[in-house]
Amino acid sequence: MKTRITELLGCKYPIIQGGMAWVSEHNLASAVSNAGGIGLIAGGSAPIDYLRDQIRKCKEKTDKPFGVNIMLMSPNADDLAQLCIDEKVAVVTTGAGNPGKYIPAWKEAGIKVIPVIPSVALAKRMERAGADAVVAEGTESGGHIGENTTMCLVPQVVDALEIPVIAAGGIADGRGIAASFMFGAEGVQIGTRFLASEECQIHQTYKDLIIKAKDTDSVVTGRYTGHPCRNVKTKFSKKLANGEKDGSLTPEQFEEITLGSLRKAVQDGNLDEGSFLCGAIAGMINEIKPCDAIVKELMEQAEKLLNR
Ligand code: TUI
Repeated sequence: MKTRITELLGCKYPIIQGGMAWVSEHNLASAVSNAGGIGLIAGGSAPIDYLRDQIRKCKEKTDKPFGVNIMLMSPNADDLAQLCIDEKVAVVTTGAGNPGKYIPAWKEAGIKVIPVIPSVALAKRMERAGADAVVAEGTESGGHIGENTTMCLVPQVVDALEIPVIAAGGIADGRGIAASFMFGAEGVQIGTRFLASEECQIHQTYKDLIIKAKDTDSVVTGRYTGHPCRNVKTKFSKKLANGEKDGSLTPEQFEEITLGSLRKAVQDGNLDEGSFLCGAIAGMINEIKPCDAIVKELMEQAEKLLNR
């Protein structure tokens, strides 16, 4: 399936693996790139030496293009942005902010730049700033989210831009890919489906939560802090949601409790203090498979539907 995204990124399939903080490391990213998609390593708020090491290990595991996701709220975003240039990374995606100030230097270095955006206004700003494509991310996504849904956001972003659009949020099978293409997207970004992959290095408890999740098992917490986040419903996320609702947790206390909670989920499987980020589509995911099988299955389903 050729689109402007496969042409731009030099990959077989128009599937990008989401840049998930603490989750998207070189084993997962190289597996997705080797499967014909684009794997991403997430910078999160990791130290620069960690990210450099991850990029170099990924290069050893794949000769296919892969990318780096930069979380712009990270205090060392400037250093991570420069590292992508120094390491000649093929693709950079960004989240949780406006990457405008980095775009000229990335373009100069030949890097393909794909900001993740939650609104048409930001998408237009990114096109004007020189982005090669955007990921239009609906509120169904896991982690830090905007307000608009994938179904409403993607066609509006497609109408507003000349550059290609990648749909994200709530996509975990071929139907989601086919629907995204109907909206005019030319690629998809998929996160939660890859949490339940063999190559994903997260704690088994995290994978079990995804596999067991039902349609109603994701919850958005932290709207009142200005950083709403979608996670699996657990004792901890319910406590956060209740504290937010009944006022027993101030936004400052909320921020304090959740500091470091992503790492506690991913590395320790800590159900009492960890934030297990997931998309609203987790309920559809029932099986752990290798990335290669996931990508093939997704594309086979999508192509069948689109050829109908
Ligand atoms: O970034 C994400 N998802 C994330 S980042 C993350 S780590 C984190 N930890 C603590 C607090 C916040 C995040 C977990 N999940 N998705 C892409 C995304 N970008 N969603 C929303 C946005 C966004 C929001 C505002 C993009 C641009 C933006 O611009 C505001 C501005 O500066 O104009």
